[in-house]
Amino acid sequence: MTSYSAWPPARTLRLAASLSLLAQLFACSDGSSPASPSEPIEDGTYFVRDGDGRAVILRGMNIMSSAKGHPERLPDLQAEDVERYARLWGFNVVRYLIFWDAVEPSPGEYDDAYFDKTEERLDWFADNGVHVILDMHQDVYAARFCCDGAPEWAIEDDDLPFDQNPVWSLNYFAPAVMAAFDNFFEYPGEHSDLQDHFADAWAAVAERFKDHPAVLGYDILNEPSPGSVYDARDITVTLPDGAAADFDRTLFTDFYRRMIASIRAVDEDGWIFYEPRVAAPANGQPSFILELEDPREGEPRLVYAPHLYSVQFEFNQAYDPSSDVTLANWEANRNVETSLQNAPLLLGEWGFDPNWPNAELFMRELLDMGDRMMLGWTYWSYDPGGWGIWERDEQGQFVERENADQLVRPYPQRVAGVPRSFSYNPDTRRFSLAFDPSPSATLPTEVYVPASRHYPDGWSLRGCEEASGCSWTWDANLDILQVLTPNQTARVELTITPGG
Ligand code: 9MR
Repeated sequence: MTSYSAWPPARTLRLAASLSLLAQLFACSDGSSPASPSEPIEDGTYFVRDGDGRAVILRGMNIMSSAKGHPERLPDLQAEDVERYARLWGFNVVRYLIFWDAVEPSPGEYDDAYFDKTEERLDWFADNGVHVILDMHQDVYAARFCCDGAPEWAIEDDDLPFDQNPVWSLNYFAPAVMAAFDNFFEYPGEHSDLQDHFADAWAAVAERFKDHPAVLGYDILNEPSPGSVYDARDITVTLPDGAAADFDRTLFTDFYRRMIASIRAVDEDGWIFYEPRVAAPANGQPSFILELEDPREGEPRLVYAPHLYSVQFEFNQAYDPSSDVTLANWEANRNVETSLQNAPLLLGEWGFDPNWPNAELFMRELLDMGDRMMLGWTYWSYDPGGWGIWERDEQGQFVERENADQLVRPYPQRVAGVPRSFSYNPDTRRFSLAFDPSPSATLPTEVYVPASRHYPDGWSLRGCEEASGCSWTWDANLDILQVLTPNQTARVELTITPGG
């Protein structure tokens, strides 16, 4: 274990200077909306793109579970945590948890104090060049039912019984919780006001934060449950003509269309992230959400943001690669769904206890898959201990855990063109990236290379030859390799290997 208890904030200024670029990256110099299409490539892969048209690969964590039980719904986080997050781990995005019960404690009244405190934290991310996805989090509908999410006044449970199950996620099957979701999703219905309020709450959040330099976009609703049609059997096999599939195609798709319209009415430019229903798709099963369209002018900015949790792995607390098909199913189904949706993919949550047998193998296979699919991800979660990559020592100081070395690895943060593939082999420490450069790109391709962590004896770069017009610079403070490929049309194939 490595101790970083005395992590110096000395680089804050440099970071802030080089990464105050962040604000500009998603805006044009004239302040108009950037021409940043999530432009397709022939094989149907889409990317979030920045204001210079570069493909952005988002990697980071969820911050944080501790906010759920906090009286003000705030994460146990300080400015120096955010600096370390960006610097020590090279993360460029955070999925930041917000809660409907904090946003709208009474019907139609939004809590400015909560918005102010949220903004203070968003500033820390902006100062460190970290993009923020605001995630309207819920678990089991609301705090009343064990967890977090909706305000008390927005619970319509038809007075059905609720007996708390000690396994939090099994509370989704309680009659009262099922009714609460049914009443939320039924639209038009007796309780249509719930969704209307939720749509207005999103509009209020977007209105307040759309111009914040850190805010990349909005994750509409965490792990939505299909209510009374939530069937545990779907977790292993979801039938395309079953009740969950029907929910996806009707009430759920309509819900997303309504929320997208509400956000777009106030923010034309933020990226909107949407998730499949809870559990089954995260376990690799299909989702049946119909194609969603972005009403904004120009290229769509919708991102499909499913989670990945192997129920088998969690249930057995051990990964059995010979029988656990979660990863293979997940990859196959997500490929089908993203080509239907024509949307980039972000794996919004994944995580597990590093002490479970074969956890390291599962993580390796998942990370390889993530690179193969060229997707962004946000690990669950930034909280200390448990599934996290750090903990507190007896003095309460930050101590990194061993799994950090696996999670933190080279990846292309921005690609000035169309990424074709990238991969990293933790055994040989060979990283490779292939892309077709964009002739109009003015800013460099940027690769995060955790030099001291993975290349203590230095590294060398191949594939960037002066003769072909390629040049590169290394920012040792940020661990960022910048590669410029002006006027280059041939495919660029970069490799990084250990040794100077
Ligand atoms: O890891 C979280 C656990 O400690 C909480 O008890 C639980 C209920 O609040 O939530 C867990 O986090 C979940 C997240 O909120 C939603 N996706 C799955 C996460 C891991 O189970």
